[in-house]
Amino acid sequence: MARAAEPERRLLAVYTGGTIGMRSGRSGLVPGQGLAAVLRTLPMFHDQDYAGQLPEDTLVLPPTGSDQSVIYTVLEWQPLFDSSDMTITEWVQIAQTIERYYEQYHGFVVIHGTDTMAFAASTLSFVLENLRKPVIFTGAQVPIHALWNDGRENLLGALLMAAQYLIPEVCLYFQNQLFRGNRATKVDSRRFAAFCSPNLPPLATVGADIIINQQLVRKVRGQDPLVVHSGLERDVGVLRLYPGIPGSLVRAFLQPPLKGVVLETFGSGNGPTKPELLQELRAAASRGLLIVNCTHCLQGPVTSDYAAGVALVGTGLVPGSDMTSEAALAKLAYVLGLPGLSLDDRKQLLAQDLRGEMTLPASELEPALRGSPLGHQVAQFLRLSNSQEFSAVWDALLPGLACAAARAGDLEALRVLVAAGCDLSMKDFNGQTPLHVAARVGHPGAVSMLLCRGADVNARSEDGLSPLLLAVRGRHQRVIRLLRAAGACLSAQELEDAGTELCRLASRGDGKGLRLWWQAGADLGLPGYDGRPALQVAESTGNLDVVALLQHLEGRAPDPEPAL
Ligand code: ASN
Repeated sequence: MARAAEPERRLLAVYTGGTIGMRSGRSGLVPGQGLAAVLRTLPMFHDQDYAGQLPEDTLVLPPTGSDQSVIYTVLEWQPLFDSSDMTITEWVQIAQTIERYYEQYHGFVVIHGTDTMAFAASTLSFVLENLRKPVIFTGAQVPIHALWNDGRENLLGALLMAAQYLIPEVCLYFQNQLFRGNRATKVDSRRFAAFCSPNLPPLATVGADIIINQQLVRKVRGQDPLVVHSGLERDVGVLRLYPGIPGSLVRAFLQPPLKGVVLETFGSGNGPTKPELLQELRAAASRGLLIVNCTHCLQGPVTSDYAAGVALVGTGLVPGSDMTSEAALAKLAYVLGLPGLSLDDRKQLLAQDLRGEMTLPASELEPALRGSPLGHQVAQFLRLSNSQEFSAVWDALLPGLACAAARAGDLEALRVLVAAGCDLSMKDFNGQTPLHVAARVGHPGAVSMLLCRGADVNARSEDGLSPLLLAVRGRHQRVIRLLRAAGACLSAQELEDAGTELCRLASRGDGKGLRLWWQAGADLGLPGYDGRPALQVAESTGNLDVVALLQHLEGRAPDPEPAL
């Protein structure tokens, strides 16, 4: 999770209700309006001196100590909700609001009641595909205007996390911990530490220092734009097994219009094996009802260790690994809402890790990795037991592996790495992208393949060098042509230093070297360190061939290259 660099960070805080802004009504706490006005009176939420001409609903946090100003707009819902009344409909509305304002803000905080916050965060994690900005849910156990409350810390923490870090995920921030939204669950109705993430450590923990669990934060892959999946299936439900549950009750629950159900089973995915119950499950599954097997237990996955679990799986259940019921329900609504898929397609999607919501055993890693012998060897060698560990190691290794493949000109290895999700803009420990390496060594095949797969032709290495300059220095004419055809240019800095290099080549009579610079787009009339251009140097050393070449090339451009 990188830190945000911009001097001004703009956030949208969507206030949907919840205890954080509640007031006492006739029959108990009810959502309270005017949260922005309350925050304006609290110095920790608003710096009046800085505020200037900002509108009523827009506030500025006091200086954060990082020279970054955090400006946030509170968008208050009408009506506000106790989250016990919220459904998929309201959560899709939150997603659509984020979509509407996506380009205007650096991040989003969703102020929400705690009772259904884990359902909401799970739902948004599936609805928002290709998310590149933070979406952080928060709320409170005690209203923010009470003297002793948790709302202030929670909201301030969520705003700071969303402003200062590049977190491309839907998260839930509570009591100094940032959880992945679809891993969190509410575990306490009174204590301030109301949430936990039983099967995934927090993404960040906030104390005197902010400790980021870097390898757990999801990585942005590719350039695809945000997609909001609004068409969720509403007819989904949760059924908790209990000892002695009658088959007739299960039958009644599984009737149409229900299309998907999360079955909360005992222990590692077990249930009663009485034939009547198994028959009801089998009948529902064969009607096309999707049933996901999740455990009652707070921690650990469903497995197939027991005959009592295998009997359930035999009825057509999809194993839910270590998903929370909230995440499983949201995933069902999402997968059933996707148009044009067969029942088997949907079952396959349910069993896959789509948004970091489940831990897959190492034997069920992403298909591209599973298929790659290299992936298997790495997992075995390092004794990686689950997909989280594997992803962390894989992400650390990929840039180095891609650069090694580029150096060797190994197109097949490059193809496998790209298919496995390798980000071609990542640099190896030498600070170079795979394209730099292929250009430096001079592998036209690797260069054109990397360019075709979207590698940035003008990427800069840690030393500020372009692949084109490395190709010129390596004297790789064919690579220079390919890079130029893809739009490569020498940077101003590289051209500034080029004059002296041109004079050196002229004094040595190196016509071929001069021609390479010309092909790379350099002006051969650039002066060297003493102000003389290469032509004067060639004349003074009496190198007539070079003089003739420079006169011939002067003012001419190389033939345009055919585009890749
Ligand atoms: N009932 C409240 C809600 O979910 C509980 C809370 O926010 N602490 O809106």
